[in-house]
Amino acid sequence: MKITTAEVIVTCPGRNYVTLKITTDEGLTGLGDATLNGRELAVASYLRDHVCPLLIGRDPQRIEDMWQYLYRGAYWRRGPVTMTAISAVDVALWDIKGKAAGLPLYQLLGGASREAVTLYAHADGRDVPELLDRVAELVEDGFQAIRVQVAVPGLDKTYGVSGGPPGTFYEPADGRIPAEQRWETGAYLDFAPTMFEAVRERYGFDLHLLHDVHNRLTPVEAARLGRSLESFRLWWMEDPTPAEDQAAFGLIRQHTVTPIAVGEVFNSIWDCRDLITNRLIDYIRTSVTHAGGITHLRRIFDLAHLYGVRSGSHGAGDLSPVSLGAALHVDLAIPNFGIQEYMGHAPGWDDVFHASYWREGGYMHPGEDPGIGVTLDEEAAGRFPYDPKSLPVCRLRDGTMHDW
Ligand code: CS2
Ligand code: MG
Repeated sequence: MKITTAEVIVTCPGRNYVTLKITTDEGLTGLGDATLNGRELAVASYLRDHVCPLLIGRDPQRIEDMWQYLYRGAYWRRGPVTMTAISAVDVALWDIKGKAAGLPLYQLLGGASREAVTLYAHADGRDVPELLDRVAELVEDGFQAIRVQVAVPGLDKTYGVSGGPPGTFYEPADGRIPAEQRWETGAYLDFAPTMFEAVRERYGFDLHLLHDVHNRLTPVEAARLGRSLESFRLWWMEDPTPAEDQAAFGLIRQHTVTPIAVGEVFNSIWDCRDLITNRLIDYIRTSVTHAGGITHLRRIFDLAHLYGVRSGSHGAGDLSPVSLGAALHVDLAIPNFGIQEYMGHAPGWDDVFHASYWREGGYMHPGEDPGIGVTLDEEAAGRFPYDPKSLPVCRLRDGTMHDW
């Protein structure tokens, strides 16, 4: 079998997505998500200009060799753009392999290790009452794990809060030029326990609560937050501090038993090795789209398994339906699955993408279609041109650049 074409499809049905489509001489096609929020065209160019020409004529069955070829052969290895491009090729080849075998991808990954994939949904509010209303809607919809985020009084914008009525889809990349948001750590640290107290008072401890700090704290502030939230028994506190400073998590660990999840910005096993092998985190959030595809993600999860760390893959709306489909197959098969983020996608996604995955309450299943089970309507994709958007930036009140 040989690759005959490799095309990059950039489309914007509700938001921007970049998709790689690989076609073989036997008529099989495979899709891979190559979306990097706010940097979509960088990956599209890396693929179109530097990778796709190398794929033509190669055997799509040689997935591992292709991964090594693109990783080692780049010389300039690792990084979000390179690894998102490699991820897209890898996922597309696994999609082809599933289709060639006539099997849903999870069957090629060892078969199902569980009946379905447990999800966590997002709830946010402009104030605590609104947050509680949104949590109620999600509980009614069958979710048992919910990420909670609420506007911090006195801050004009807070990460994870749409600013609209409960249920408004949260899309942070909202302008060509990055929106400038202000942050005040003290106000956040003082208010966060209030939010959890209200949710626990209303829902007790049957509901798993997650929270995304989104890189905003110093290590000792993160330690303080984790300790202040211990009585609320979170499922996890995510990205408490910028993840590249892996050693900082040792300090956090010394002060709190609130579980920690990190990794959505990681793009290789090297980024997470020390966190995992020193048991500094409880969940690794690497995604199939940004961490080297299925081939590399399985290595990360296998390493994590050795140290009692579970998966908690990133699944925000800026990872495409192709990404979600591939993630569900991996989630279904691995032994140390923890939980899968499920935000859904901006209204309009299904004008272009069609998926065999299905959701029942707080669970999802990738479906039984051969391969990943997600298709892309290229004619429809052409009707939604790329719409340049940037993620916000964050500054402290005095204007100092901070982490968004
Ligand atoms: C967030 C992401 O879902 C999450 O955990 O951290 O939504 C993140 O803000 C976006 O993916 C950035 O594009
Ligand atoms: Mg996050």
